[in-house]
Amino acid sequence: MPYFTERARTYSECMERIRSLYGNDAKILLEKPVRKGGFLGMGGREEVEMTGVYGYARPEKPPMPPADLEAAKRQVLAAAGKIKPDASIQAVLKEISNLGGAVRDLQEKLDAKSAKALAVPGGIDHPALQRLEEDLLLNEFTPSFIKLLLERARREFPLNELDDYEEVQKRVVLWIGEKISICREPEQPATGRKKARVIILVGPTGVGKTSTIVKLAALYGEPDRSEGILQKQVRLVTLDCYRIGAQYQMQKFGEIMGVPVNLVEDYDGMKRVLALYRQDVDFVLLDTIGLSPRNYGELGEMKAILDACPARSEVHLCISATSKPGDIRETLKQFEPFKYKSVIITKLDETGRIGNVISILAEERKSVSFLTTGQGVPWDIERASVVRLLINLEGFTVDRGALVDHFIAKEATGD
Ligand SMILES: Nc1nc2c(ncn2[C@@H]2O[C@H](COP(=O)(O)OP(=O)(O)OP(=O)(O)O)[C@@H](O)[C@H]2O)c(=O)[nH]1
Ligand SMILES: [Mg+2]
Repeated sequence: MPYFTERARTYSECMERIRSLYGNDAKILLEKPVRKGGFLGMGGREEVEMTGVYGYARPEKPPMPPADLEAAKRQVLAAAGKIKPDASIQAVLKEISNLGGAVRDLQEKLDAKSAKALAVPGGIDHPALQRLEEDLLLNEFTPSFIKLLLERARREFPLNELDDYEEVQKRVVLWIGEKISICREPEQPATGRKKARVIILVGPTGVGKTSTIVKLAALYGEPDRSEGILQKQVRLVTLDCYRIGAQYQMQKFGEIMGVPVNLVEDYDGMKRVLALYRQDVDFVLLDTIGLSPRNYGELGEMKAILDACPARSEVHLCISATSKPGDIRETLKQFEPFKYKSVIITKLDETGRIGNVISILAEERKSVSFLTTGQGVPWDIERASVVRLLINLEGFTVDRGALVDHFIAKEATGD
């Protein structure tokens, strides 16, 4: 894309010159005051210098305003209609400022989301950055996460590099990957008597806790290839004792995999089961009751039972990839008392747009341990990996080889 740099004595002279030379579509990317003439910084006169691009085609479709913006617009127009024909602009503005609720709320939303979060200093962005923003929005990254990426892009890409969008987006995908934190398996003592690893899954209703705990039983149990028998000693424990269907579901899975299942109802029951499994067991995998993050009472009761588990227990919070950003934030916060060490992203197969999960986990500094990718029990589970999360970003051309080179070493060392 061709660039220009022009100078004139005033802002309007400079704009006029640019319009006459490069047309009305010319975009100003940078403007700064410069001093012309003089000697050793003295004398001379101030001029304005503008750098920009021309021959840039406007995006074909302006983004559709959200439905509530339309409603607000109608309200504004209705208010304006009530004003006498000779009313001054100030009177119209006063009337609008009295509109109250809807418009103010909308303004706040716009400020918080797109307008304020994505605003460009100077008001105009390079076409490559506009496209980048569109691609990030398509993947449902949060406005604050997009803002950080765009700011970094403005800082780090010189103008000439912005012309190569392919390269720009490849670098940005790496930046996104750097924000993803992967939770490593804890080091196990090489010698001495090994204690059973206690792994607990918590999370909201229906996210896939029970399916995932069974998938983990197979993964950690290391099934023997020829006979399908688990080589490690695994035990399943469930707190979901009240729903008949839930007990049946767990017992069926246990039967199929040859893993004993225990039902636990209270703190003492949990202590007894753990004492029983203190020796000769490699893994105790604990499924919990699905609770709404707003059900404070039951969350507290469940926490009281889980307090019987040893401090070294590894708690994972299950979050569905299809959840809305607000729900993800609330879940991360409300399950905080369970001291989860990482997050399992479930139902990754149900959506390609996981920008919201990536953004929020990065913002809240939470790491990811596993990904579940379907209803197939026990196969549809993978250890979390940055490459796996980046590979399906929509609208981005992802170079898998480069991602593997960049992130595999990092993942192997757990940096
Ligand atoms: N598509 C898809 N479906 C999944 C996945 N994991 C679980 N499910 C489905 O989600 C539904 C709920 O799964 P469960 O494992 O019972 O979820 P839960 O969190 O234990 O549910 P509650 O105990 O009721 O809170 C079932 O239909 C599962 O087959 C996944 O990775 N992808
Ligand atoms: Mg369940």
